[in-house]
Amino acid sequence: MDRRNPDSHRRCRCLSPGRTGAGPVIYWMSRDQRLKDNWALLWAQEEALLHHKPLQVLFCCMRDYPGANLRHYDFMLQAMAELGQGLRQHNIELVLLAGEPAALLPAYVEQSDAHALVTDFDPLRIKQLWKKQLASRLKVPLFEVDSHNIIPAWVTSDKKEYAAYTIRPKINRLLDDYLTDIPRLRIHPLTCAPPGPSAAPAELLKTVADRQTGPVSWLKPGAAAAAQAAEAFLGKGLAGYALRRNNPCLAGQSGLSPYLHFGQLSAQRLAWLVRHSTAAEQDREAFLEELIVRRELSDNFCLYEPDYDRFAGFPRWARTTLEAHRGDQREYSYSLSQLEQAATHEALWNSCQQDLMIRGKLHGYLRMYWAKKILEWTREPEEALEYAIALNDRYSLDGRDPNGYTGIAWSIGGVHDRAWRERPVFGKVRYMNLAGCRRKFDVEGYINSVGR
Ligand code: FAD
Ligand code: FO1
Repeated sequence: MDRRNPDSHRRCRCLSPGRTGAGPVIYWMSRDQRLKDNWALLWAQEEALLHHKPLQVLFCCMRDYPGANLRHYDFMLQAMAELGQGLRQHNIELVLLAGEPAALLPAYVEQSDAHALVTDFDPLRIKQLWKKQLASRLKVPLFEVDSHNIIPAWVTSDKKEYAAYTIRPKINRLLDDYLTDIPRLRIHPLTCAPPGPSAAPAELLKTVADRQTGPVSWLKPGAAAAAQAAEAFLGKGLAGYALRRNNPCLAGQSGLSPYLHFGQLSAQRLAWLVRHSTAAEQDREAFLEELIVRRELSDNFCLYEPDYDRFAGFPRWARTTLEAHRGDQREYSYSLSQLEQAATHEALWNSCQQDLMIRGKLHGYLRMYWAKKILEWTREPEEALEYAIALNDRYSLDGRDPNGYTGIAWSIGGVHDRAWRERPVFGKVRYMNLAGCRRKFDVEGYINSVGR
């Protein structure tokens, strides 16, 4: 009788069958870098308990993950030390290996004579490639568990959704069933020594290739800090979220995206706490709309749109209208380095770019304006897309994320949006400008606050 927790089992799918070995179950952690509330880790433990096996967690740390630099590795690797301690208290070894998963894992799994390999879900191209490479090289079964979305992305929908209004009913129909409390990880009864030594986070940090962008100091990394930040938000930030979230001069957003991006905080735990909080209904609903519908729509877009970071990934109406305005005269045209140096004619945009570079975080409302101006001030939409992704991935702590590729595609290519009144350069893609920002918030107040 399969005594598995149905909650974790239905979040799991087998990517490739194989013959189980006599050794441990190995959880190859990548996206969801946390001990608590991690369905992939819970499923791996259940598999290990069912078959009386030890359990190991493995993280393959590349020195040059696409778009990542010292700022991101500092945030990620500082958290790994805390994670390793927590796992050790559960009789589970965290093994950090330096290099590409597809190169390291087959030999590691072989040497460990692993029972099976379990990994977490991630729609991004690089992760899909890793798993495809591995599936053909591994002899043991490879399982994937969606520990990032509340409803597994492939359960919510089997196709690319057109907009929030098409995915929302599919999510809402399943939400009560999937938005549950999450069991605790147990102390594992069996241990085994890994076949080789684990690299130390501090050593891995020294190997990082791109050191051009430095760490941020305003946000403490790690699951404990993430839990405190979430608690603080629930205690005071959630109240008024519906009305304050779009005003960059008010601290109206949660500030939790770096923790969610690196998987140091579970979105399901956060949603569970919000749903059971005493905050006003309109604030809880407004926040869950962003945390669940918008975020899971982004994973849906990256999972089912192979060109999620390319012009070809825009909806047909947007490609047609941007084509029709390709030759329009640009009043201003900036190079990537001029944009990167915040050297445009518009003070507000320059402040957004400086904010992004200094803090590694830009307010959600300003991100839309920031990206749309790049469309307006570059020679063509493909160039705008390339520049916006390059700057967002380089400077944002929460960059290199499905939310980012989708947010930029929404801003520049009308993804998940509708056509608006036609105008030069944008065509029918929604327009935003300084005047619109002035109507929304105190622009000078924001400009003066940057870098303070
Ligand atoms: P809150 O308002 O507190 O929201 C809580 C969580 O809900 C966020 O952390 C995020 O996980 C989710 N969420 C909120 N808004 C969105 C949204 N529009 N789409 C998807 N999920 C959302 N988000 C990233 O995580 N990484 C990025 O690189 C990123 N780049 C963006 C680029 C552009 C051009 C745009 C328009 C949006 C981008 N977003 C990105 C989405 C959104 O702006 C951020 O998630 C949000 O501002 C993060 O701050 P917060 O956690 O304080 O947000
Ligand atoms: N995932 C890995 O498995 N190995 C890495 O070395 C790695 C580095 C990395 C650096 C910055 C960053 O933002 C993400 C990074 N990731 C890495 C992926 C991350 O864990 C997330 O899975 C994706 O970025 C979100 O989809």
